[in-house]
Amino acid sequence: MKKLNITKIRADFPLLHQQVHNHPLVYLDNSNTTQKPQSVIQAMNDYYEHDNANIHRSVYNLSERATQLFENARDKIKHFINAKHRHEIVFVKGTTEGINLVADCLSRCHINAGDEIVISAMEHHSNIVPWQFVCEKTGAHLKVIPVSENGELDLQKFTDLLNEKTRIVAITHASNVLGTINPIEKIIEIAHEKNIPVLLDGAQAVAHLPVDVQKLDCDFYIFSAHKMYGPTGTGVVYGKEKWLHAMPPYQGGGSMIQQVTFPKTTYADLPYKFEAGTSNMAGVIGLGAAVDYIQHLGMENIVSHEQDLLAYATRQLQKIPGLRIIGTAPEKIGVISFILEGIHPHDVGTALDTYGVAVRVGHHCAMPLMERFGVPATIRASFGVYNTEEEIDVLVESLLKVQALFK
Ligand code: ALA
Repeated sequence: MKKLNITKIRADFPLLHQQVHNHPLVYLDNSNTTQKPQSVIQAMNDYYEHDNANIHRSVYNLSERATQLFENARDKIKHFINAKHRHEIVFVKGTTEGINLVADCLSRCHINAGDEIVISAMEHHSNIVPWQFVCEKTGAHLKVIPVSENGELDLQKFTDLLNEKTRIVAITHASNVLGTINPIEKIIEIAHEKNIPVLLDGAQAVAHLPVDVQKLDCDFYIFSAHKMYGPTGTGVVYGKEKWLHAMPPYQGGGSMIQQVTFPKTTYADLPYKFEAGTSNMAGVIGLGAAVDYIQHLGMENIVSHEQDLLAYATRQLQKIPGLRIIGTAPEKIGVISFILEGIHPHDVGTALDTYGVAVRVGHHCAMPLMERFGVPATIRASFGVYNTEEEIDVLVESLLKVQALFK
């Protein structure tokens, strides 16, 4: 492991070097979206300036080059998460579309009336609503693993929820609100003992923790590029070959077909069966560059830096009178949700912005979790590899000023 040079890393991110309301920007909303290094911006610009053509469907040089760049990105993702096969990597718009894809396809081949789907109380809406759609469509039922006061899943209750009717467990790898890193190895082991597949929502984890889908043995792993220093509008569904083969296509259109006749259409091989229409070529190439960037820094170095930030920020925030942290599990990614006694989170967020500090306030697309903790909203600071202890000091000083202001 090596200590990262954060000054050098910050120089890679053009957006970070700006003033907001006459203060240096302190960007602490990385769970929402991360900023992009120059190498990602450059890869996408290069693509549009030199290589843009539609892929997989033309014989001319430009199109072959574009196809090659796109498929190279698939190989990069395969290695990044250690998938067994490159055709287990499906490109989608993002985590939301990815979970909708799996939910919808399974609803047509694997889930029936009376079946059960297990999720947890700490899911964000993208891993709740698609399963509610499935329940409405099929007559299946949603079962929810409760979350303890410190923000951990109750594994005994989880085990008790599983039975012969359970058709899938869909769980977040790490919580976007609480920061909790879930014991996914244990969850997969328990579910697999009963032959139940497991989908992991990796949106908050993939840029902050090492992911090895073969070692985990998860059935699906889904994530977005824009939360891992890549562009918006691009994401990945990893699915075990056997599931992707078993599932019908999600959307119909060009690229996903083998042969179309009016009586019957046959579908393309994996992964193209799930990639209807023109893909987001620049986005996928940008994602490939983001993977290169993360690998160049080294995942274990990133984890170590972000864990240091988490520990420092937790210590400093706890010193503020009237501040309550929501989510105190022992294993967390660099996410801290909190409330300040007597001040609405939205007022805190607006006031922090006047000092150049960008945090997310609100329900964080996880309304049931807010209800669980009896709060309408929280303030959330979430860290990326470019954040520093000095920025956390600015957050703390600004919070003290906000408290004084609202007294
Ligand atoms: N983008 C959402 C967040 O901020 C889910 O956590």
